[in-house]
Amino acid sequence: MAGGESNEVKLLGMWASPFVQRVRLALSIKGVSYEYLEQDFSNKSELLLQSNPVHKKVPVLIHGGKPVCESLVIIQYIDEAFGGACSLFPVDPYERAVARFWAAFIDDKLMKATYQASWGKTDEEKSEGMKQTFEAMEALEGALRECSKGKSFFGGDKPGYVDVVLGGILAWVHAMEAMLGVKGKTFDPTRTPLLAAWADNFGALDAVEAVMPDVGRMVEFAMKMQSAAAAKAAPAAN
Ligand SMILES: N[C@@H](CCC(=O)N[C@@H](CS)C(=O)NCC(=O)O)C(=O)O
Repeated sequence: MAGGESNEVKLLGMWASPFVQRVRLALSIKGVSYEYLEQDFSNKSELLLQSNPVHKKVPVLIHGGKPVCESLVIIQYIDEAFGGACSLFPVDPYERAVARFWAAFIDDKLMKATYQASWGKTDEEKSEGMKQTFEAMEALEGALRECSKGKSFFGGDKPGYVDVVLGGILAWVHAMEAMLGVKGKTFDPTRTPLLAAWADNFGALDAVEAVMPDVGRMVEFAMKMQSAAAAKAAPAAN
Protein backbone atom coordinates (compact mmCIF):
# COMPACT_ATOMS: atom_id res chain seq x y z
CA MET A 1 0.00 0.00 0.00
CA ALA A 2 1.54 3.31 -1.08
CA GLY A 3 2.53 5.49 1.86
CA GLY A 4 0.93 3.19 4.42
CA GLU A 5 -1.98 5.68 4.66
CA SER A 6 -4.13 3.27 6.62
CA ASN A 7 -3.23 1.90 10.00
CA GLU A 8 -5.52 -1.06 9.67
CA VAL A 9 -4.36 -4.45 10.84
CA LYS A 10 -4.96 -7.68 8.93
CA LEU A 11 -3.95 -11.17 9.91
CA LEU A 12 -3.58 -13.87 7.28
CA GLY A 13 -4.07 -17.17 9.03
CA MET A 14 -5.33 -20.71 9.08
CA TRP A 15 -7.58 -21.48 12.03
CA ALA A 16 -5.85 -24.70 13.20
CA SER A 17 -2.27 -23.41 13.00
CA PRO A 18 -0.48 -23.12 16.37
CA PHE A 19 1.73 -20.40 14.86
CA VAL A 20 -1.33 -18.35 13.92
CA GLN A 21 -2.94 -19.13 17.25
CA ARG A 22 -0.07 -17.58 19.21
CA VAL A 23 -0.40 -14.36 17.19
CA ARG A 24 -4.16 -14.28 17.80
CA LEU A 25 -3.46 -14.70 21.51
CA ALA A 26 -1.03 -11.78 21.49
CA LEU A 27 -3.49 -9.53 19.61
CA SER A 28 -6.31 -10.52 21.94
CA ILE A 29 -4.28 -9.94 25.13
CA LYS A 30 -3.08 -6.57 23.81
CA GLY A 31 -6.64 -5.65 22.78
CA VAL A 32 -5.73 -4.93 19.15
CA SER A 33 -8.61 -4.99 16.62
CA TYR A 34 -7.87 -6.60 13.30
CA GLU A 35 -9.41 -8.22 10.26
CA TYR A 36 -8.81 -11.96 10.11
CA LEU A 37 -8.39 -13.47 6.63
CA GLU A 38 -8.50 -17.28 6.56
CA GLN A 39 -6.18 -18.77 3.92
CA ASP A 40 -6.65 -21.83 1.74
CA PHE A 41 -3.33 -23.70 1.42
CA SER A 42 -4.50 -25.55 -1.69
CA ASN A 43 -5.07 -22.23 -3.45
CA LYS A 44 -2.88 -19.58 -1.85
CA SER A 45 -4.16 -16.03 -2.22
CA GLU A 46 -2.24 -13.34 -4.11
CA LEU A 47 -2.17 -11.39 -0.85
CA LEU A 48 -0.37 -14.25 0.93
CA LEU A 49 2.05 -14.87 -1.94
CA GLN A 50 2.88 -11.16 -2.20
CA SER A 51 3.17 -10.52 1.51
CA ASN A 52 5.26 -13.59 2.34
CA PRO A 53 7.08 -14.37 -0.93
CA VAL A 54 9.95 -16.14 0.85
CA HIS A 55 8.06 -18.80 2.85
CA LYS A 56 4.48 -18.39 1.55
CA LYS A 57 3.27 -19.39 5.01
CA VAL A 58 0.90 -18.05 7.63
CA PRO A 59 0.77 -16.16 9.89
CA VAL A 60 1.38 -12.83 8.19
CA LEU A 61 0.42 -9.62 9.92
CA ILE A 62 -0.22 -6.66 7.65
CA HIS A 63 -0.12 -3.31 9.42
CA GLY A 64 -0.75 -0.17 7.39
CA GLY A 65 -0.10 -2.19 4.24
CA LYS A 66 3.27 -3.51 5.43
CA PRO A 67 3.68 -7.26 6.00
CA VAL A 68 5.43 -8.81 8.98
CA CYS A 69 6.22 -12.54 8.77
CA GLU A 70 7.23 -15.32 11.19
CA SER A 71 5.10 -15.71 14.30
CA LEU A 72 7.79 -14.90 16.89
CA VAL A 73 8.79 -11.78 14.98
CA ILE A 74 5.13 -10.80 14.59
CA ILE A 75 4.47 -11.05 18.33
CA GLN A 76 7.50 -8.88 19.10
CA TYR A 77 6.30 -6.39 16.48
CA ILE A 78 2.79 -6.33 17.97
CA ASP A 79 4.23 -5.61 21.39
CA GLU A 80 6.31 -2.71 20.08
CA ALA A 81 3.80 -1.25 17.61
CA PHE A 82 0.78 -1.40 19.90
CA GLY A 83 2.33 -0.19 23.13
CA GLY A 84 -0.52 0.20 25.58
CA ALA A 85 -0.34 -0.52 29.27
CA CYS A 86 0.34 -4.23 29.00
CA SER A 87 3.67 -5.15 27.48
CA LEU A 88 4.24 -8.82 26.77
CA PHE A 89 7.93 -8.45 27.68
CA PRO A 90 9.63 -7.82 31.01
CA VAL A 91 11.31 -4.41 31.44
CA ASP A 92 14.66 -5.89 32.48
CA PRO A 93 16.90 -6.68 29.44
CA TYR A 94 18.16 -9.92 30.98
CA GLU A 95 14.62 -11.14 31.66
CA ARG A 96 13.68 -10.20 28.09
CA ALA A 97 16.58 -12.34 26.82
CA VAL A 98 15.40 -15.23 29.01
CA ALA A 99 11.85 -14.93 27.62
CA ARG A 100 13.22 -15.00 24.05
CA PHE A 101 15.30 -18.07 24.90
CA TRP A 102 12.27 -20.02 26.15
CA ALA A 103 10.12 -18.96 23.20
CA ALA A 104 12.81 -20.31 20.86
CA PHE A 105 13.03 -23.48 22.96
CA ILE A 106 9.28 -24.06 22.55
CA ASP A 107 9.70 -23.89 18.76
CA ASP A 108 12.94 -25.86 18.52
CA LYS A 109 12.27 -28.60 21.05
CA LEU A 110 8.71 -28.82 22.35
CA MET A 111 6.78 -28.29 19.12
CA LYS A 112 9.02 -30.66 17.16
CA ALA A 113 8.67 -33.30 19.88
CA THR A 114 4.85 -33.01 20.16
CA TYR A 115 4.62 -33.20 16.36
CA GLN A 116 6.69 -36.39 16.31
CA ALA A 117 4.65 -37.85 19.20
CA SER A 118 1.43 -37.27 17.24
CA TRP A 119 2.50 -37.83 13.66
CA GLY A 120 5.58 -40.08 13.85
CA LYS A 121 5.59 -42.76 11.13
CA THR A 122 6.17 -45.69 13.47
CA ASP A 123 5.30 -46.50 17.10
CA GLU A 124 9.02 -46.14 17.93
CA GLU A 125 9.11 -42.66 16.40
CA LYS A 126 5.98 -41.71 18.34
CA SER A 127 7.30 -42.96 21.65
CA GLU A 128 10.64 -41.18 21.07
CA GLY A 129 8.56 -38.03 20.37
CA MET A 130 6.67 -38.55 23.63
CA LYS A 131 9.93 -39.00 25.55
CA GLN A 132 11.29 -35.76 24.10
CA THR A 133 8.00 -34.01 24.88
CA PHE A 134 8.30 -34.98 28.55
CA GLU A 135 11.93 -33.79 28.65
CA ALA A 136 10.99 -30.46 27.10
CA MET A 137 8.04 -30.06 29.49
CA GLU A 138 10.30 -30.73 32.47
CA ALA A 139 12.69 -28.02 31.28
CA LEU A 140 9.75 -25.64 30.85
CA GLU A 141 8.50 -26.48 34.34
CA GLY A 142 11.83 -25.17 35.68
CA ALA A 143 11.54 -22.08 33.46
CA LEU A 144 8.04 -21.35 34.73
CA ARG A 145 9.24 -21.69 38.32
CA GLU A 146 12.03 -19.14 37.67
CA CYS A 147 10.17 -16.68 35.43
CA SER A 148 6.83 -16.56 37.24
CA LYS A 149 8.38 -15.68 40.64
CA GLY A 150 5.60 -17.57 42.39
CA LYS A 151 2.80 -16.10 40.20
CA SER A 152 0.66 -17.90 37.61
CA PHE A 153 2.34 -17.03 34.32
CA PHE A 154 5.75 -16.95 32.68
CA GLY A 155 5.12 -13.19 32.58
CA GLY A 156 4.47 -13.10 36.35
CA ASP A 157 0.97 -12.03 37.37
CA LYS A 158 -0.03 -11.37 33.75
CA PRO A 159 0.56 -13.37 30.57
CA GLY A 160 3.60 -12.45 28.50
CA TYR A 161 5.61 -13.52 25.46
CA VAL A 162 6.37 -17.10 26.58
CA ASP A 163 2.73 -17.58 27.66
CA VAL A 164 1.33 -16.74 24.24
CA VAL A 165 3.97 -18.82 22.45
CA LEU A 166 3.21 -21.88 24.58
CA GLY A 167 -0.51 -21.07 24.52
CA GLY A 168 -0.48 -21.56 20.75
CA ILE A 169 -0.24 -25.33 21.21
CA LEU A 170 -2.93 -25.69 23.92
CA ALA A 171 -5.84 -26.41 21.59
CA TRP A 172 -3.77 -29.03 19.72
CA VAL A 173 -2.72 -30.71 22.94
CA HIS A 174 -6.36 -30.87 24.11
CA ALA A 175 -7.45 -32.24 20.71
CA MET A 176 -4.76 -34.92 20.54
CA GLU A 177 -5.52 -36.01 24.11
CA ALA A 178 -9.25 -36.15 23.31
CA MET A 179 -8.44 -38.36 20.30
CA LEU A 180 -6.25 -40.70 22.33
CA GLY A 181 -8.66 -40.66 25.29
CA VAL A 182 -5.91 -39.53 27.70
CA LYS A 183 -6.37 -36.31 29.61
CA GLY A 184 -3.50 -34.39 31.19
CA LYS A 185 -0.73 -36.45 29.60
CA THR A 186 1.25 -33.50 28.28
CA PHE A 187 0.33 -30.95 30.96
CA ASP A 188 0.58 -33.69 33.57
CA PRO A 189 -0.19 -32.54 37.17
CA THR A 190 2.05 -35.27 38.62
CA ARG A 191 5.11 -34.65 36.40
CA THR A 192 4.82 -30.90 35.81
CA PRO A 193 2.33 -29.46 38.34
CA LEU A 194 3.15 -25.81 37.67
CA LEU A 195 2.57 -26.22 33.93
CA ALA A 196 -0.66 -28.15 34.53
CA ALA A 197 -1.95 -25.25 36.67
CA TRP A 198 -0.60 -22.80 34.07
CA ALA A 199 -2.68 -24.49 31.33
CA ASP A 200 -5.85 -24.11 33.44
CA ASN A 201 -5.13 -20.50 34.43
CA PHE A 202 -4.10 -19.39 30.96
CA GLY A 203 -7.01 -21.19 29.27
CA ALA A 204 -9.47 -19.48 31.65
CA LEU A 205 -8.43 -15.90 30.72
CA ASP A 206 -11.19 -14.04 28.82
CA ALA A 207 -8.73 -12.85 26.17
CA VAL A 208 -7.64 -16.47 25.62
CA GLU A 209 -11.11 -18.03 25.62
CA ALA A 210 -12.17 -15.43 23.04
CA VAL A 211 -9.77 -16.80 20.41
CA MET A 212 -9.33 -20.47 21.37
CA PRO A 213 -10.33 -22.81 18.52
CA ASP A 214 -13.05 -25.33 19.26
CA VAL A 215 -11.47 -28.62 20.39
CA GLY A 216 -14.19 -30.73 18.68
CA ARG A 217 -13.46 -29.03 15.35
CA MET A 218 -9.77 -29.56 15.97
CA VAL A 219 -10.31 -33.29 16.65
CA GLU A 220 -12.24 -33.62 13.37
CA PHE A 221 -9.43 -31.82 11.53
CA ALA A 222 -6.75 -34.00 13.17
CA MET A 223 -8.67 -37.17 12.26
CA LYS A 224 -8.80 -36.08 8.62
CA MET A 225 -5.06 -35.38 8.71
CA GLN A 226 -4.48 -38.83 10.21
CA SER A 227 -6.50 -40.61 7.52
CA ALA A 228 -4.73 -38.61 4.79
CA ALA A 229 -1.34 -39.58 6.29
CA ALA A 230 -2.39 -43.25 6.54
CA ALA A 231 -3.62 -43.27 2.93
CA LYS A 232 -0.32 -41.76 1.78
CA ALA A 233 1.70 -44.34 3.74
CA ALA A 234 -0.41 -47.36 2.61
CA PRO A 235 1.21 -48.12 -0.81
CA ALA A 236 4.68 -48.12 0.75
CA ALA A 237 3.58 -50.83 3.20
CA ASN A 238 2.92 -53.31 0.35
N1 LIG B 1 8.18 -20.57 11.47
C1 LIG B 1 6.88 -20.17 10.97
C2 LIG B 1 6.04 -21.41 10.74
C3 LIG B 1 4.75 -21.09 10.03
C4 LIG B 1 4.11 -22.33 9.44
O1 LIG B 1 4.68 -23.44 9.40
N2 LIG B 1 2.87 -22.16 8.93
C5 LIG B 1 2.16 -23.26 8.29
C6 LIG B 1 0.81 -23.49 8.97
S1 LIG B 1 1.01 -24.25 10.53
C7 LIG B 1 1.85 -22.88 6.83
O2 LIG B 1 1.61 -21.75 6.51
N3 LIG B 1 1.87 -23.89 5.94
C8 LIG B 1 1.51 -23.67 4.56
C9 LIG B 1 2.44 -24.38 3.65
O3 LIG B 1 3.44 -24.95 4.12
O4 LIG B 1 2.17 -24.36 2.45
C10 LIG B 1 6.24 -19.21 11.98
O5 LIG B 1 6.58 -19.28 13.17
O6 LIG B 1 5.43 -18.36 11.57
